[in-house]
Amino acid sequence: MKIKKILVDSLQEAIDITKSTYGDKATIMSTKIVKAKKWLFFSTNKLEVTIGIADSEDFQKEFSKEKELYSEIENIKSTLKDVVEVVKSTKQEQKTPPPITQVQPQNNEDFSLRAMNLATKLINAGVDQDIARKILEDSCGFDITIGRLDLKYEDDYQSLIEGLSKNISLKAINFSKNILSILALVGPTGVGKTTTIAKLAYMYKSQGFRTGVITLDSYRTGAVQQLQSYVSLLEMPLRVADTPTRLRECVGELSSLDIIFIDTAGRSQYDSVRLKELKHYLENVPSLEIALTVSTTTDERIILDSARRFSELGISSIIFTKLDETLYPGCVLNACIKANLPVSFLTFGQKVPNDIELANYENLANILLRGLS
Ligand SMILES: Nc1nc2c(ncn2[C@@H]2O[C@H](COP(=O)(O)OP(=O)(O)OP(=O)(O)O)[C@@H](O)[C@H]2O)c(=O)[nH]1
Ligand SMILES: [Mg+2]
Repeated sequence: MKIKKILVDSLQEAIDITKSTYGDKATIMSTKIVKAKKWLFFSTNKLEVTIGIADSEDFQKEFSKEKELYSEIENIKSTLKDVVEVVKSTKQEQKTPPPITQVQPQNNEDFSLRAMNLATKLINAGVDQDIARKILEDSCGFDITIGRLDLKYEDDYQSLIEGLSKNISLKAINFSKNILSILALVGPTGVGKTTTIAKLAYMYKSQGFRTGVITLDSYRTGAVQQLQSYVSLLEMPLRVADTPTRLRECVGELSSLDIIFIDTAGRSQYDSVRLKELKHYLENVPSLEIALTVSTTTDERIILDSARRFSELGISSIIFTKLDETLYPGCVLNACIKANLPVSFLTFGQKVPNDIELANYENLANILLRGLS
């Protein structure tokens, strides 16, 4: 680069001279005010301007540098454009959150803390882990703000009801007035069949149904007297049938009623001879529903064995008793799901007639969450 100095009267003059003499190759590098020569007695101020003039090599170098810079800027611009496009499309996707059912949790990290607390309660109540997980999934929805499955409602109770309703079948035994219905309770010994029959007989009688009871348990000492004591209080007919033929006769005698409850002698689920005998009693009874009665204080494997063995009688629901005595009501859910049977009634104590309820999702949720009261 060559350096030139010029004396001018103003900066504008310096620019004009630089441009006209050297074109684009020159730039003004600095300026300073200097005293010019005296003319007669007067001295004048001038502007000394330093000009840098690039030789052609320098110019080429500068030019190619500038070109590189420009192409780099163009690259940055197009990258920025791509980034802006990506940001725009992500924003659009976020406007439509994924539907709740699409989310399939693979591990516990997919659930919120309060959902995990509910799972813990279910497992502590004896619900099998995989069943608890399934119920939990159905009690939850995907919360996009926390990116996890969270309970659908504010409280455990409402959310659990939702989960139960998707997994557990209820058997609403619909009795009609003026149409005879017959309900027989079968099951292992001592589970509460006779007590439950007394509770049911009272429950439906107080709703205006005409009810009666037949017992097949004629050989256990005191069995008939036990039932007699309840039935006489309720002022309803009681018959004792000691043979299949006598059972059919008794049904005929009580056929003008709305509901007949049949109490059976407790049978071990492993006593196939006695089970066959019971089957023989019940097989030709018209309009018959059979409910397996099991105690929730029994080992769950025994409950499932009972469901399997008694299934040859044609059971259509399970009654769970003694829920007041168990810390693990989760067996109700496990048994219903594994035996693929609906639950019809739940009993909570020895008191006749009070301690019985038709099973529903509300009382099931209560039992599972509150435990023993
Ligand atoms: N804690 C509690 N005890 C119950 C319940 N239901 C029945 N029991 C008691 O269980 C015992 C047996 O009841 P039963 O009704 O005689 O049982 P069962 O199935 O008829 O017995 P078997 O006829 O001998 O097979 C009695 O002491 C009842 O009071 C219940 O829901 N909770
Ligand atoms: Mg009995």
